[in-house]
Amino acid sequence: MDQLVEKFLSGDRRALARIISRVENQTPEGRAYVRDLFPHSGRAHTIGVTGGAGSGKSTLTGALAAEYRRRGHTVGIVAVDPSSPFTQGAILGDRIRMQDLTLDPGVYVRSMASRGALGGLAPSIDDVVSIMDAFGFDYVLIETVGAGQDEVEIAGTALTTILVNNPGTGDDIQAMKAGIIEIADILVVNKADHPGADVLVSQLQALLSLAPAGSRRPPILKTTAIRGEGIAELADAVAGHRAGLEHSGELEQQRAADARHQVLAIARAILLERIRRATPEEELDGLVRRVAARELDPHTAAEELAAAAGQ
Ligand SMILES: Nc1nc2c(ncn2[C@@H]2O[C@H](COP(=O)(O)OP(=O)(O)OP(=O)(O)O)[C@@H](O)[C@H]2O)c(=O)[nH]1
Ligand SMILES: [Mg+2]
Repeated sequence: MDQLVEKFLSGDRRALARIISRVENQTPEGRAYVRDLFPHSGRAHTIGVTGGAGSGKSTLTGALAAEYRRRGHTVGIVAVDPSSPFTQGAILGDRIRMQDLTLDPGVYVRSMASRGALGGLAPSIDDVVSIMDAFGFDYVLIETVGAGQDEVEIAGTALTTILVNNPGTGDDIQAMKAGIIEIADILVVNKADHPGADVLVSQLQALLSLAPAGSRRPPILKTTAIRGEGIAELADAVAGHRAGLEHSGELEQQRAADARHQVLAIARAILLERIRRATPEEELDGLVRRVAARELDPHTAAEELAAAAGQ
């Protein structure tokens, strides 16, 4: 066995960090690590924390991690594209508590860029989550800034997706109407210390009541993440979500759907990469110019690209 893998499996965090770097860079070596370690994954409860910029995702993620530590669990955190990076201590808005977390051997925090070398979001984040899972963390928390598509993709990676909203912004209700609410397993109204939290809860309830009969109604929770308020209830709601999936038999279905999503995302990235490699940049430019000039339709152009790559 590779020495690094051996160290990884014995719980060496430096081996974890080195393997994640290779996986993140999507090198053939990185893929080999995913292949070897994947059979060790599948035990962690993966939780996506998504929502608008500045809504308190990092603070909430940190507070939730601290709650899991109090309950005796270990936690891996993947922060995707954080504009207020965990590495600079913004995880809790409160540097002292952040230090507690980073010094804690039961917590591992990793920041990463959302776009991998192949230009796709999913493959590399899914892989990093699998690696953390294989390392043996009980929970893997994934923070992503919500911009529509990324939220949908994270919902395919995480077993439980938490959507973070804030009172008084008005953006949230719009986002809900745009369908993002459908990916949420739990709705959180964070910054509940600000005015308007109860109004937002009512608005969200009203919105949920419009959903067709029989559809899922995600619970709505109020949190004040900077003070750790509502966090224990959130951890309970997360556990409740998983228990619900287990009781209804949906857990297996969701795992199958997530695996399907993951395989197709990687296949798409591989095909796109092959096409890009088979097409000289000037040729692509030429095709694109003809489409822009309305001399060629985009379908025919794309077919030409795919044919040139032998697909
Ligand atoms: N008043 C109040 N402020 C909060 C609360 N939670 C977070 N904040 C503050 O909101 C700001 C943004 O918090 P972050 O946790 O960095 O938010 P984020 O969603 O991770 O931000 P990005 O990753 O930059 O999108 C910080 O100044 C936090 O201290 C809360 O419950 N109440
Ligand atoms: Mg953040």
